[in-house]
Amino acid sequence: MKLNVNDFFSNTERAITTELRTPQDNFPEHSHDFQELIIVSQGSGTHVINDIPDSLEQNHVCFISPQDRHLFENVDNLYLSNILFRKDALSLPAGLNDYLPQGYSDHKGWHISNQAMQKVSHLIQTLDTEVHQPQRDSEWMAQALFQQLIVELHRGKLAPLEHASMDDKTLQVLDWIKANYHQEFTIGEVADQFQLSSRTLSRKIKQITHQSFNNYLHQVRINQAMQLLQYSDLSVTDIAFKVGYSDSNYFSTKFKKLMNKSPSEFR
Ligand code: RM4
Ligand code: NI
Repeated sequence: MKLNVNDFFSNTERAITTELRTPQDNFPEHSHDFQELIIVSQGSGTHVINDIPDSLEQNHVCFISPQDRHLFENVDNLYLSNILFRKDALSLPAGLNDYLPQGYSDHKGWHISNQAMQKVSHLIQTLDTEVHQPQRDSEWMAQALFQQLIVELHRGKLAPLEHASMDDKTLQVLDWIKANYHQEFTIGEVADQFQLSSRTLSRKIKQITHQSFNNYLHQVRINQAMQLLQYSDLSVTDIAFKVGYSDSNYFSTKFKKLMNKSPSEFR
């Protein structure tokens, strides 16, 4: 499925428009002939970009380029804002170009702090009003707001631990898990590292991701495994080890439970 500029932009002179999803429903795989900036404000779900799944939760930000395909599944009260834009039609100060994905983006996405999210939500609301006004003035206002938005998203990246709130620390833990899933660790060890108690961390993870710490970790590992099953020639056993399981039978059981398919069937 391909979504086109004409279906979303009121006319071809507009560079930016918004589609607020409260909630975002499951949505099948598609691409667009415009760029998309996605900002999640609450809930959870799986976002599959170019066949690679990633879990979504509040304060997650990422860009989708016209080369990409993506879909949403397993959504649970997922609220997000789509900022649709045509890069070529934007008049951006040269330096700001670096804040937009260059060519093929890496899709990693990032989390912003709760404090940044408040400013961002406000900008999105104002932007949403401007982009739906017909006047030329509104186009310039929309472009100015878009510039503020991308700077805010950039500098809103999670702050160092000492200054972080409990919510922000939890998001940092989720990012840490996504980077260290191949290691062995307990919730206690992770909680210590982020100066939280195990109880608080477990409660916060549940609140933000709608999953337990263990299930979240399994999900991250299985997501990575899906990537390796599709894009590498490694054996299922090697993949199990690579994503953090010391027992490949256990890996296959978990995989089947989450995906309703064995790793080799999926491959
Ligand atoms: C859909 C979904 C898609 C987006 C369109 C505009 O609900 O969020 O990703 O491209 O809206
Ligand atoms: Ni899309």
